[in-house]
Amino acid sequence: MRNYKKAMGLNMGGIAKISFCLTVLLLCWGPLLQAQEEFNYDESKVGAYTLPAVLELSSGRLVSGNKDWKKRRTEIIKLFEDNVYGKFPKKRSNIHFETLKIDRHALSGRAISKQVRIYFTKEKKQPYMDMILYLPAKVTKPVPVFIGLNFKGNQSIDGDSAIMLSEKHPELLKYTKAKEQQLIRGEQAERWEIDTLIGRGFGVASAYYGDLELDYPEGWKTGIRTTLKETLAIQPQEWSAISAWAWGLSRMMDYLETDQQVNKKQVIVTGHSRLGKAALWAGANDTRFAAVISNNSGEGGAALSRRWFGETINRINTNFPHWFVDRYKTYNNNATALPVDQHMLLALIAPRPLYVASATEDLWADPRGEFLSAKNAEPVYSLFHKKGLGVVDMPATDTSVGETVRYHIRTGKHNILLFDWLRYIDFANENLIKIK
Ligand code: GTR
Repeated sequence: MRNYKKAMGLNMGGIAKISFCLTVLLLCWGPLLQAQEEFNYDESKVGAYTLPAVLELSSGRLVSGNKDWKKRRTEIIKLFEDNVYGKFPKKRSNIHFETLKIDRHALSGRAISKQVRIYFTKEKKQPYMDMILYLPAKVTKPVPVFIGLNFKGNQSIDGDSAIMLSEKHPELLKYTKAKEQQLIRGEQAERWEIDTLIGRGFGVASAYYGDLELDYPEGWKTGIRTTLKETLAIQPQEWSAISAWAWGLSRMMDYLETDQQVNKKQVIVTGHSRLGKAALWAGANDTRFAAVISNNSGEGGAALSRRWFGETINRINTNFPHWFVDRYKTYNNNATALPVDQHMLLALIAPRPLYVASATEDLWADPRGEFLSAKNAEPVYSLFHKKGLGVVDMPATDTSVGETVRYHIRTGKHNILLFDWLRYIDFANENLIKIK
């Protein structure tokens, strides 16, 4: 033993020195490493960060006009595909539609509802998604439409008993008795405000995100990433759940383009939380969406990843490994290595109107990070002579700021409520309807 220690150049004093050094190292690095892994709710701990330049081409040249931006835009899309969301298939598959139900006296006669099955292959069988579309009953010309995916099946967005029950929602499938199933109608009606939207002249289209891919790590095995892999010529791991949901939003748009009662130039894609992330990615890829709304979309959505506040890349990848591509996991605790940050996703919406909304109690989504992300997308809007937020600091609670890029932070929890919808209606009216 003695010889061994000697050979290793160690004696008791040496061992003590080494363990002292190790302890010091651990004391210094331990909290730092741990700190990066944990989430942070303390503004004073956020620290400095530098965002990747949205207006600098990979060649190092600065974007000087619209033509250059087109090039940079393509580069940014590719960076998000490779590092964050995976591909957004360009192929539409053999999509076709079947109107299953039309109710001309929906919502006590105030609306018309249409339930349309969107088939993704030539056959009239799975995989498909079911969409519900409400339109104001008394319209003489095509109307603007808000579209967004829902969390719990179409029957959850309103108590309307004409809505077909979701065929896919796992919770719903547990209820076998008709009476039980009726009870869960309108479960998330407070998030949709269909009556208000209809009353203000807008249509609303929604579909269940689980029709595309169920939201759990193995969901891709039964979702469109598997069932459409031949049709779309893409392997399941080349895209992600968020990309699959976003792609579904575009397929809803395909239908809306065919509906004479819809103004296809005024379709606004919206989404809350994880579905806000999907709405942003859909809006970035599909410029048919005339405006994009991110409601409390947070990490991997509107919020800056480099800002260490609220949810982190590590946390989101750990809890939801299926939302992003595998490469995104290489940025766990290393956001600075990411070649993009989320202000670049928001910039991809330009010059179209963009609304980012937060809530005061939704610290997990990092409201300030969402605001700053919108702020840092402004230079791209300026290229198009569009006005952004027009302020440097976050606005007072419950007050919206900005023109083509708009922001508010609502009092309350992580949710989408009447307050938010009323702001979105004003935003759409000011940016899309009245101003041509
Ligand atoms: C949370 C997740 C967030 C957000 C949210 C939601 O658990 O950490 O990124 O997407 O879920 O979708 O409700």
